[in-house]
Amino acid sequence: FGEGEKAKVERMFGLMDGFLKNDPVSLQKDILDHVEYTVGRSRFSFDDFEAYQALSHSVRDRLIERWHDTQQYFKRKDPKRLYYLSLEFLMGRSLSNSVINLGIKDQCADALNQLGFEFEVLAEQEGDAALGNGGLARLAACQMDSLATMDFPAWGYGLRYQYGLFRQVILDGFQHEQPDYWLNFGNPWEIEHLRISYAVKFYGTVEEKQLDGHHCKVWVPGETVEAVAYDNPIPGYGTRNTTNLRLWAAKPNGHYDLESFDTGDYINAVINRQRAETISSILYPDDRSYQGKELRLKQQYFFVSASVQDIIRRFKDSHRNFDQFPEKVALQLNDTHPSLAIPEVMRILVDEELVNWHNAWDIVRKIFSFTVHTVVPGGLEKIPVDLLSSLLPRHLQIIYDINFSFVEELKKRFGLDYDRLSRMSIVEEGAVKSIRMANLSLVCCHAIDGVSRIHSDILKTRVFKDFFELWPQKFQYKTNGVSQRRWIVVSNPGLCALISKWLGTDAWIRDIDLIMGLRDHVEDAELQQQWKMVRRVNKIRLAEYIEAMIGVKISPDAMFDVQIKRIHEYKRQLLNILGIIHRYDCIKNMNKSDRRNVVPRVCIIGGKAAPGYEIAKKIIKLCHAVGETINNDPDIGGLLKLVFIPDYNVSVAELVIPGSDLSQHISTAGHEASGTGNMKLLMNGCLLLATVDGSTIEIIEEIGKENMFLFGAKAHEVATLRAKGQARKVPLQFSRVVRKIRDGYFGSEVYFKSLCDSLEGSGDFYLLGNDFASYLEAQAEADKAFVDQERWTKMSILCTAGSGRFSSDRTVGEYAEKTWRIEPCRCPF
Ligand code: GPW
Repeated sequence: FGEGEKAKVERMFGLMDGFLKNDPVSLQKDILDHVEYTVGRSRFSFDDFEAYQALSHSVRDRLIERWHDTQQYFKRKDPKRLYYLSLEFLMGRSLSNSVINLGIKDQCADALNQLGFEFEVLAEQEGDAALGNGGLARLAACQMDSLATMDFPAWGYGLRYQYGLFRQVILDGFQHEQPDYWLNFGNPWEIEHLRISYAVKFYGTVEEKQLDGHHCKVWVPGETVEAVAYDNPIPGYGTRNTTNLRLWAAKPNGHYDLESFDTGDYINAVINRQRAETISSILYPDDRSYQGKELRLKQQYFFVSASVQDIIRRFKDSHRNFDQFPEKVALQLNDTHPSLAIPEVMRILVDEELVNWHNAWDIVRKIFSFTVHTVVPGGLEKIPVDLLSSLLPRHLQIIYDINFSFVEELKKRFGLDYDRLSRMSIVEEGAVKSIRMANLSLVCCHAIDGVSRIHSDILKTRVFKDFFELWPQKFQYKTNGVSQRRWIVVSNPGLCALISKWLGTDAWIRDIDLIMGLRDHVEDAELQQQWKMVRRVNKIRLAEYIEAMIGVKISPDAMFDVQIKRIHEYKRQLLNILGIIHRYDCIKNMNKSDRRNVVPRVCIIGGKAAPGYEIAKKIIKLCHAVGETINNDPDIGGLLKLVFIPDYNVSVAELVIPGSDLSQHISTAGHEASGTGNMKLLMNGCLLLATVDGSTIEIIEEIGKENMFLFGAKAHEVATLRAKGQARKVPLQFSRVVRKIRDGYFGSEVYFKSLCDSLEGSGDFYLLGNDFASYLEAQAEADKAFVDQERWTKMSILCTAGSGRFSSDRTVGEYAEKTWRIEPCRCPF
């Protein structure tokens, strides 16, 4: 800035003590104004939902102020920025999170009380923003929260789906999917920017042209769609910084092709254009399986192209050429879903900005990094070449060119090792020629991160072994983390207050390492007592919810044993259910006096199955069938219950997690890349019953195996066990339990046959039979520990105390330092 310019900016900021005030009286006035002028209701008569809307708009106004200040400050300072590209973000609700991060929750509650409303009741009015499937998407949300709180100059980019993840409705024990039209009631948390939009091209041909003496490739598209920006402010906690999650919606492009209207079919021409909107209409509900669908590919390119155009435009606002691009921009790819950003940056730089190929390639290799979230090679995306060549002809050329140089480099390094070359090539030859998106990312990114230590080891030694040999320095890992703001402060206020009280400070909310201090008080009977009380209140709240939702009465004295996550064979919800059947059997066979020693349990399972995933759907039905039998058996009474919580999502998680005693993370070892649910439960003082897999391995290091219940085959044993096939020893109890299902004890014997088949004979790929005995032992250990409530409470405190390493603040800090090389940029106002 020149001197005059500087004076102007300062004058502007000087005028800014017109900021909205946060005292209850000012808030009340704002809320009433929004009731009247935004919601359009009388300020003398409005209901809970209208009050929620008005309150949200008042909070939104405050977010916008901070958002502007932050963006203006970033612009002035021009720090290196991080752009986090993800096809999925599971933000959940925003109201509580916003008022807490803004530090105005109490004032809001006061303001509402005087108007005759209750904050907690209004917060329940909000629906979830469920623009994602599971762990990968919620991870993105937690990382956005950490980025903002830690003052990093970072933006998220994604898609504004009109329909988020389907609503799960259970009828007669079967899952049914219903559309989640979450925008039906408006969304006060986004700011629509109709004038921030970019044209995104599809189809067509590539032509060669001379332009300003340059030989150029010009892509002549067959279809153009407009991407419109919707900004979702992300407030940091304990800072004025408020960053942005920019989501793109598809709209028909404003440039009219007269010919299509000249044919006289005006109505159809308009209708056809309107179809553009389908690109951002729906989230694909199958996590980790890419089926070569054209719409999915369109979605990926649509959001990536708009984001890259936006990033380049912002850079050009304050830079004359691209020399400094790598010092100012880092792009993070959340799995390979956004990896078309790589050829898109190449295309824009080379074809539109006329940067020569070598310089453009140099830039690309410095700015991109990506995170892998799976270990299963089958989970890696491949795009059929036919599809790509029709949809994005220019990108296919670019990918071929990148691959050509890469293969040349490989030949120089390894000679004509054709096996290796064909394994590593970005292009897969075969029945269906396709592009391997992971290989493209591996070649073009400077860093490839796994999501836990064991995951990274598996990537290096198995999945990407060849690439590790070529570029060992590219391979890193950053163990996942979750935000303590969302998962303790927002969702467990009782525990939050207790932690602050005993630590003598609430600084742990920004500086999670302090939470370790709880260890100093673990022997204190007073803390133990208060800890138990807080947890009990949470259990009562959960019990009330369960009774209201599914009509099953449960006692807060029982152990609440939960497994909440997407339904997948490798996550082994089936192992849990088989264990419950076994427990039921045991109780039935006991005499009265033995029954007195049984620890009462409430088993809670929740999660969605991908609509086309037959086995997962059968597991849901089995859970209901078994629950039906057990819950209605008067002989069992309160000793055992099995409930399935329908429509598991972020806000249901916020209710279940604080009220859980024991949580199961029981994937077949070597299959869960990380897992993040375990971290959320750990933070909330819930004990874990787990296999030695994913991030659990690192949790063991923090809290000690004496504070957990571990079981099952280790990752390095799995291959050998599988190879043994039918020679594997399977305990008698296992066969007995499977037989019960086969014999129709829970009904639907024909329907469950394939489930049983998957567990017996040469099946049982996920080794349920093998792990069953040690699973039951771990469960018995948990029972034993629960009987001694003092011991249990101490373990619970130690779980929370040892959870610090699993904050997304730590994860994001590592990425910032090692991968993105960005620095905090804190807005001073
Ligand atoms: F297949 N994860 C997910 F790797 O939730 F892409 N959806 C997905 O599509 C994939 C992974 C993908 C999960 C992992 O299963 C989980 O282990 C991990 O904690 C989480 O991503 C975040 O890294």
